[in-house]
Amino acid sequence: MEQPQHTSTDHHRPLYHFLPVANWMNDPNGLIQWKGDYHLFYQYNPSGPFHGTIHWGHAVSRDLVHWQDWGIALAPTPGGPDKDGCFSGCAVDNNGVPTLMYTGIRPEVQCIAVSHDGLKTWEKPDANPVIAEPPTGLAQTGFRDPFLWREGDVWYCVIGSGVKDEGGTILLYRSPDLLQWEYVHRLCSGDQAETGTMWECPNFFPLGDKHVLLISPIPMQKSIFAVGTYADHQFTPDFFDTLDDGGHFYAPQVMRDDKGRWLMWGWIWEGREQTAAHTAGWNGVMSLPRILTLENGTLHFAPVPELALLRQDDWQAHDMTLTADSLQTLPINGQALEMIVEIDPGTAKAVTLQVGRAADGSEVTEIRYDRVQGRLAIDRSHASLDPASHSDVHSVGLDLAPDEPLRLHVFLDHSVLEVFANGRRCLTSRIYPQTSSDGVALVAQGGTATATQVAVWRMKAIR
Ligand code: DQQ
Repeated sequence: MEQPQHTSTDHHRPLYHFLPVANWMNDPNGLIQWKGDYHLFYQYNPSGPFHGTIHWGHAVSRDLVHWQDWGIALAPTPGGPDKDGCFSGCAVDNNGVPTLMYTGIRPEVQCIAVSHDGLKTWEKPDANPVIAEPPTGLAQTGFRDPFLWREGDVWYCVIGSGVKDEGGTILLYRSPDLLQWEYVHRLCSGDQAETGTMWECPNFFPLGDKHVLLISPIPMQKSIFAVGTYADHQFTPDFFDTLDDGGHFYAPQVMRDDKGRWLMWGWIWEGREQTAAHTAGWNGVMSLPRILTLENGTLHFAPVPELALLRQDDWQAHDMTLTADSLQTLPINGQALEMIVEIDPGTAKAVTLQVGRAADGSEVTEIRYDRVQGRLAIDRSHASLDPASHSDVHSVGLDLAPDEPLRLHVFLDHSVLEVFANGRRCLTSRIYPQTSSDGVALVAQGGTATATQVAVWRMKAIR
């Protein structure tokens, strides 16, 4: 299939993350593997780089790295239950028939679409909407983003919601055929003071000997997860935690692939003024796929190893001494890089990996570990001289065991920065440095540290 090419000259546009050729993209939807291929649908506005007239776009990959753009999968049907937009949802294999379930607006109702030609085109049955209204008797504050699984012959569906003056909640439904739905009860609920007033984009799945719930709570502007126990069709969370603390990762969705891996993608939103995105002609990027595992009772995150397909020129070093307070510039630079950096902090109070660095230091983004406070931060206070770029610091607690080094796995792709730390924390951010700011450096503050391993690769573009 001939692939559309983007015409943007914006150097902030990523090269190896998936995004449509132009316009607005938000949540990942309908993740499914079909005859070996990975299908990634996404919320898409063909009318411009802003949220509106929401369709489903569709991309397909054999290797989780290179994506073919199959164009629009779902469009609002004039006069139909999705006339104002096709909001988020999921995909399942219903006895050999690929089936999407999604929210039509307005009002929010649940719809399905089926494909009989290998996921190329989609038909909306007359039975839509298959769930026409939320359960009665709940002062609910939303009714969207269905996520499905099967138990024996029965389909179960969770729908994101909230109850006025209480907090976010998950509505559980069941069906024999994806057409007739029965409301069961609330799967689990939160306190609005702690986990927001409405829970968008629920995902619910088994992992290890536990179950995991992912939610995107309004108004928290970040996605969170709960690990807990699923029994009698009720979910009891052991605890809630943040999925990604960089401030730019939202509305994730998971799928289980034929290797048995739970893979997660999220929407990475912009970090610059809307006027700048308008000029650029695109807005929103898909994260790299992350493998989720349960370790020591909590979620761990790893980039898929398939990404190594993109590695080209590399620079590697071992046991580099980082002298106190002196900048060690690496002899490799770039704005599309993968980096693995392992640091024994030694006597340093903090250690920093700098990226997007201008030769004179006027622009620099810091990935800084403060070992005194036990916090890892992305500091973009000086990431860009462009006033349209947002500048702030996002951080997360990260305690290292006595002999545990700091292990950073970093993907820089022009304006996208994804950081995995010690397998258990992720920070995703956006930076918009000037074209020439592409240096990489290490610094140890207040003492001497050792970079036990440094590996940096320049990355190929995916199209
Ligand atoms: N995005 C979709 C909704 C969902 C929200 C609309 C989360 O279905 O609740 O584009 O980003």
